[in-house]
Amino acid sequence: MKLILAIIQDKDSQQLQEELVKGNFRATKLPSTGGFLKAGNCTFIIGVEEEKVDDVLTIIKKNCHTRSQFVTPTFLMPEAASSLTEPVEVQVGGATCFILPVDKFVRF
Ligand code: 2BA
Repeated sequence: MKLILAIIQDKDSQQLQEELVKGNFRATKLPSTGGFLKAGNCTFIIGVEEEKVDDVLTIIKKNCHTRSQFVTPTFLMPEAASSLTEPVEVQVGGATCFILPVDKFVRF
């Protein structure tokens, strides 16, 4: 068994949740916050048999979209507030996925 940790944008979370249920995959959704933007995102915990990992990744890829977001450099570098005021564009993924081994899985 593997554990997929997928950090995705809030906007995609409902659609992803629905598609995982349709695909008969079990998942837990946690609210999370990106360290860089300090904005809300979602982390999905998905326990899945090893041979199904790629099926889950396909669903994630299909339902989670990369978007541009503008942040002000003053937010990123408060010390430069006086000289840098133009917003800068960052591309926020899609999804950032970690696939971890699971030593043991039990449900009671
Ligand atoms: P955030 O940390 O808020 O990052 C949002 C986006 O800002 C990132 O998108 C990236 O485009 C940009 N970014 C992040 N750190 C940066 C830096 N030091 N310099 C310049 N630009 C930077 P993604 O890479 O798609 O990441 C989306 C979210 O996924 C992140 O939100 C974070 O919550 C999570 N994440 C990404 N990589 C991670 C990692 N290695 N470990 C844990 N969480 C990660």
